[in-house]
Amino acid sequence: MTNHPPEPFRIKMVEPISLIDREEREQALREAGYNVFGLKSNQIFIDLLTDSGTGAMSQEQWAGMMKGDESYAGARSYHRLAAAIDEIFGFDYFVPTHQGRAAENILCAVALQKGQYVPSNMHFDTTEGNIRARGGRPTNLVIQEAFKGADPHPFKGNMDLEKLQDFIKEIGPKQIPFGMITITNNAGGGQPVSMENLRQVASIYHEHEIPFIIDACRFAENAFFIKLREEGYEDKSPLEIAREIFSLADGATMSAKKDALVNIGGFLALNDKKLYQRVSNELILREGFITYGGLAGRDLDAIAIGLREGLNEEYLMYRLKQTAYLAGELKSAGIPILEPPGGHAVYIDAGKLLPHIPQPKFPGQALVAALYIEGGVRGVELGSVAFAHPDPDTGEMVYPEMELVRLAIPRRSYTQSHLDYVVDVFKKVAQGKKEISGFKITYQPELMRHFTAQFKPLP
Ligand code: PLI
Repeated sequence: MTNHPPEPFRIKMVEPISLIDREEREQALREAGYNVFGLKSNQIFIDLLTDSGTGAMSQEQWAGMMKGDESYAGARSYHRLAAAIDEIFGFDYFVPTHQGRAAENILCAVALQKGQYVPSNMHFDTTEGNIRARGGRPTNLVIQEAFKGADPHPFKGNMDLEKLQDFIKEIGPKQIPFGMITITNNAGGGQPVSMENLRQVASIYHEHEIPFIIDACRFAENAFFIKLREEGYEDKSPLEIAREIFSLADGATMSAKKDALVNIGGFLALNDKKLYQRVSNELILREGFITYGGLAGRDLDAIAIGLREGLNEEYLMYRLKQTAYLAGELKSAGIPILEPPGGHAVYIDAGKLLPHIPQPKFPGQALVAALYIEGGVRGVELGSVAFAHPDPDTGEMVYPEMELVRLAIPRRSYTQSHLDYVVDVFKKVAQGKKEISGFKITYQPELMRHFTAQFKPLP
């Protein structure tokens, strides 16, 4: 295998993209309130906002959609999905949901009470939002290496086991309705969790009778990192590794928009029958009947096929190497990135790149705006805009440890020359970085403000 394996597919259908001129980009960003979520997609050249639901489906997935069974109950599509989930995840029960956050919402609705805590390595923003929306307290207990951008630790998504033990002792297991871990750790750089750490986390939760739920969005990428980096797994297939991961847990929330290679969908899988029954009732109220959960039958077929394709080794090698290629080129250009690169995205340390902009003036947001203006590239801020929040006890603002900007790579969508273009844009932004200034928020909602907040550039 070469260092940069060529794309293991050829292009059968194209979607034109083009770069509007600089003045138009400036106007578009101004009209979007300096929030790139407000841009129209035709105002963007290379869209690295997210890898969620933005990938290209395969010919098998499109063909599978034609077989979609749209029966309200008991559709064949549901049973095909059930077979794939059983093969990979092995939980006793599952319900489809329209995407990952719907699975989180339903889990929190039935299992979480006000004032309770949910530990994880790091919760993603939707998980955090769903826990807070029910009056719960999401708690991040990732290892300290996760916050050291240049530390080469191979599993920076690992949970700090000592912190987890101490936390459970301090809070008491009765106040923890379930414990989580996110694989890979998206909020902390798309970093993997080792099998050894997963085993220990499971054992700690279970010792205290706390159900263990895995946020499984990028489980296939995590499984492949384990194969590449953890002793004893080099000869195992990603499927075998995935099965071992999920055998440790009591359930999983899944956004199929990531490692199931589809544009929409998700599920919540569980072993506890009583919990599943309550989940089913909530699902019927909010999402749809238990055999379709807010999706069309054809969507279920696409997920069933995508789940298996997402575990293909050739695909996973290309996927991780493509991300590593972008990371390597940015690093060579002197851009401070999180190392080693994660699975689905490259994370830039905007706090380090723009040290003249303090956290309350949002250096990550400033970098995202500069990338768009310079070259029509859309990234996303995962720093203080996304994660700073008032402490529920003191009301004081709590800032995240890092001001990150994420360039997420849609699956099977962009070629290496697109990535080379992104690197060129970055080089130009870095050359003029002293001229970049911070932002002030002029509007924000109470929860998950980064999606709709409006900004004003500071002088
Ligand atoms: O976007 P959803 O509702 O299908 O999935 C929510 C979700 C849950 N957990 C994790 C780790 C995620 O990364 C996640 C969604 N991520 C998005 C949208 C992203 O841009 O990374």
